[in-house]
Amino acid sequence: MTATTTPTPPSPTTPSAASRTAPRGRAALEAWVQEIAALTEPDQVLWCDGSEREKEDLLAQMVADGSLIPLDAERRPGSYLARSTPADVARLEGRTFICSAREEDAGPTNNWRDPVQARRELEEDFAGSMRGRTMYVMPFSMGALDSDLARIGVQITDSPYVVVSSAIMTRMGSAALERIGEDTPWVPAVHSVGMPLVDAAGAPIPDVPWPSNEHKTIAHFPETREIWSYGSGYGGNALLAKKCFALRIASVLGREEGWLAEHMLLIRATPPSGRPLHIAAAFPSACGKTNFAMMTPSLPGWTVETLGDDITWMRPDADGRLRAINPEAGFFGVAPGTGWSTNPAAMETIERDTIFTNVALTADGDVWWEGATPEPPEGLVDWQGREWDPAAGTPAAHPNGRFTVSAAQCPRIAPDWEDPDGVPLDAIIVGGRRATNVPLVAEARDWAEGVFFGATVASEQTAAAEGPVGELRIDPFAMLPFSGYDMAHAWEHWLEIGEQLGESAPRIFRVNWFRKGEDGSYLWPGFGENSRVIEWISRRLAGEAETVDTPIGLLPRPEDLDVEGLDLEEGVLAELFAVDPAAWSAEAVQLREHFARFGDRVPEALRARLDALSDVGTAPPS
Ligand code: GTP
Ligand code: SPV
Ligand code: MN
Repeated sequence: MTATTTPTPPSPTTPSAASRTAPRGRAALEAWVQEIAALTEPDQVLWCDGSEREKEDLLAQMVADGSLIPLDAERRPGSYLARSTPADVARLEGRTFICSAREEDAGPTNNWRDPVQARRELEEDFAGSMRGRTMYVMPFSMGALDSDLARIGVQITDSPYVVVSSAIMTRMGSAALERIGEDTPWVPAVHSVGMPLVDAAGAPIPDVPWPSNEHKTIAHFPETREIWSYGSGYGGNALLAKKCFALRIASVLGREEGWLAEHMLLIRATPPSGRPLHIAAAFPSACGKTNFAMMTPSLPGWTVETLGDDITWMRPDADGRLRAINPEAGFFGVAPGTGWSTNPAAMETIERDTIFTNVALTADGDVWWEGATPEPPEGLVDWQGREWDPAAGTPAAHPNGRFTVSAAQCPRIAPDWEDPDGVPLDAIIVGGRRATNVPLVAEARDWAEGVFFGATVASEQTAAAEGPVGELRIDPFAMLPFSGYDMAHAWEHWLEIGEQLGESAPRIFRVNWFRKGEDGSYLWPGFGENSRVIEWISRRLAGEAETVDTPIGLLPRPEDLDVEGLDLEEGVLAELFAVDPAAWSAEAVQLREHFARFGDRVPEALRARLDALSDVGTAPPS
C-alpha cells in the first residue's frame, strides 16, 4: 500500500520536485488535526472508524434534527432523502481554484489564486467556522486498500451528511488510518459548511436542515496536495475525495509519477464468444458515464460488468499495458433520466441503502424524479419540499438531483471490481453531448489522433455545474472542471504515456449518443443499444471490421454496424455518420481558438491534426 511508483523524470516544464510533497505519517496527521481544530473551534473532534454503528448513529441523528427524511422502510429500506438549499445544488466552477505557486501551472482553463493569499483568506473563513458543531476526521483510501495504485487522504468536515456520503463513496475509517505508516503520504482535505452554531460573541445560532454559506470556495494547492472547501455541502464541492482529490490533485500526482487520473467510467464487456474487453470512457458530467457503465446490452449474449462509473486511475504495468482501477467505492449518480427502461441496473442498485439528494418525495414515502416512471405519481412533494404542481412547468426533482450508493449493491458490478491490480485496458472512448456534427462512432488512426479526439471533446452543457444548460463548450477529456494543471501539459503527458505503451496501447474511439435529427429528437436510441457500438469496437480490435477513412477518423462502413432489430428509419444511419465538411471547417475554427488559449504548449502532434481537420472543407474525404 502507498507503494510509490518509479517516478518518470520531470519534463522541463515540471517545477522542481523539492517543494512538491504531501504531509507524511501519523504524527503529522495528529498535529494537523489539532491545528484545524484550533482554527475552526468545534465542540468536539470525532475520528471516524467507518463502522456500521457509526453510520447508523449519524443517520439517526440527522433524522432527529430534520436534515434527512427517512424513506418508507418497505419501499426503500435503509434510504433517506436530503434537500439542499436552492443555492447549493451543483458544482461551482466559478468558485473552484487551483492555488499553484506559479499561475501558469494552473493553465488558462482554471481559476488561479495566489497560494499565500488564498491561504490567508481561507484561514479567515475557517476561523471559528465549526463552533457548536462536531469536527469529523475521516481517513480514507482511494482504491482498494492493498492496491499499489491506491492513495490515502484524510478529510475533515463538520457535515454528518458528508461523513455518511464519504463512507459510501470511499474506503473510509480505521482500515485506511492503519495504512498511514511513518512515511506514508496523505492528502489533507478540510471542509466546512461555513455555518457555525455559535457566533463570535457566544450567542447560539439556530441550525437549518442544509447548512451552507453564501460565500463558497473550493481551493486546491497542488504543490502541498491540500484541499480546502468552504461554504457548500453539495457533491463534488464537499465530498473532497471525489473530484478534488481523485481528479484535481491526483492528476498532478499522476503527471509527476507517470500515471493518469481521468473522468472516466470503467467496464468489462464480454462478447458471446470471445475475449472480455476492458474499456474506459470519458464523457463530461451528466453525459452518460453511469448509464454506459451499467448498461444492459441489447445484443444477445453480450454482458457488461461495471468496474467504475466516474473516475479511473491508469498506469502502465510491467508488461507495458495500461492498467486501470476505479478509486471510488460508490456511485454519486444523476437521478433524473434514470428509469427501468433506460438503466434497470441503476434502479436495482438504489432499491435500498441509498441517500437521495434533491429528488421528489412521493405520498407513500418513496422518491421520484423525471424519467423514473413515464407518468408522475399523484401527490408529489418537490425537491424543495413544496407540494408539486405538474402544471406549473417546474421539475419535481432538481435536474442535478443525485443518489449516493455503494458500488457493491450494483447487480452489474464485476466480482473482481476491488482487485488491487486493476484491469488491462483494450480501448478508451471519449465523447460528449453533440446535437450535430460528431458521428456515432469513429476510431482514431493512432494514439496521437486519439489524444486529439480527447483534447477536442466538446459538449452541450448540463445541469451538473452552474451555468447555462445547452451551450456548447470544449471540454478536453471531460476534464475541463477537473484538471489540476495546465491541460496542454496533460495532453503532452498522454502522448508520453502512449509512447511508453507503444504497441500495447489501448485503441482510442470517439462516440456521440446525442446526435439529433431535424425534428430535434435523438437519432440513436442509446442506452443498451450502445452495445452495438461496443460490438463494432470489439471487431475492430480483433481486426475483423473494415472502416471508411475520413478526415475526422475511421468510421464504420454502414454494413458493419449491427443494427438488426433496431427498426431505424430510412436514412437515419446515414445521418448518424454524416460528415459535413462546412460544419467541420467551422468547428476547426473554434478548435483553433481553443488551442490558441494554450499558446505554444499545445503538442506539435495535436496541431498537425488540427491542420488536417482545417482542410476538411477543401479536401474531399479520401
Ligand atoms: P456525472 O455523474 O455528472 O459525471 O454524469 P454521467 O456522465 O454519469 O451521466 P449519466 O449516466 O448519469 O447520464 C446523464 C443523463 O444522460 C441522464 O439523463 C441519462 O438518461 C442521459 N443518457 C445517458 N446515456 C444516454 C444515451 O445513450 N442516450 C441518451 N439519449 N441519453 C442518455
Ligand atoms: C460530475 O459533475 O461530474 C459529478 C458530480 O460526478 S460531482 O461529484 O458533484 O462533481
Ligand atoms: Mn462525474
